[in-house]
Amino acid sequence: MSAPRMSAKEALVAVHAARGERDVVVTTMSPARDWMTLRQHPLDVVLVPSAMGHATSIGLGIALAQPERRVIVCNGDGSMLMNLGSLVSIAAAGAANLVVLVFDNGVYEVTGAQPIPSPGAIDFVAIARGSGFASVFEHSEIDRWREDVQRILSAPGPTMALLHVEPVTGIPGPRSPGPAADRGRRFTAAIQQQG
Ligand SMILES: Cc1ncc(C[n+]2csc(CCOP(=O)(O)OP(=O)(O)O)c2C)c(N)n1
Repeated sequence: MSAPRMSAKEALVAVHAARGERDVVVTTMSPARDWMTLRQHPLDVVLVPSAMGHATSIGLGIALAQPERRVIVCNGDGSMLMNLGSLVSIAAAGAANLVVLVFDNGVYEVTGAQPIPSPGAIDFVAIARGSGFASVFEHSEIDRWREDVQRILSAPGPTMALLHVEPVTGIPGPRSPGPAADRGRRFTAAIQQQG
């Protein structure tokens, strides 16, 4: 019997509801696609298009530059595999304000659902613990995730939560929400405006 998985969109909606006004949320891949269907926030960083794997590194950079803010990264499992070393960098930097959510759907969803290497066999929880993350969680049931998300986002960081989610097929990948330079300028202005 395969392991239970929750709806990725519903899991993301719970993150959207729990996010604080001062939080930065970095999204990529299918989480970025679904995030863009929800109410937008000036401190959203939508990494589309993107070099695969860099959401955690960009999240780390923002977390170190803005230590008084929480930074939440919504990453794909394939992208996480492509930059596992960033987990060591995050822990080594002591980025206590960084939360990494890994949306484990077992596939490269946005390019057509090709399986990631060794789907189901990679222990992201052990990898995060072994990298030195302060708090590590694993969820596969939407009701429990909804109940726990606020507590998990507020846990001593750096924090990783592995979310087992259903892959979705047959819908297009995320589309760029506009020129990256313009979005970068708007993001910087929003940070400065909040102070
Ligand atoms: C270095 C690199 N290799 C391959 C790609 C092509 N590519 C773009 S998205 C993607 C799949 C992303 O999968 P995952 O991170 O698991 O997110 P999901 O689509 O499942 O949400 C691939 C293979 C890329 N953009 N960059």
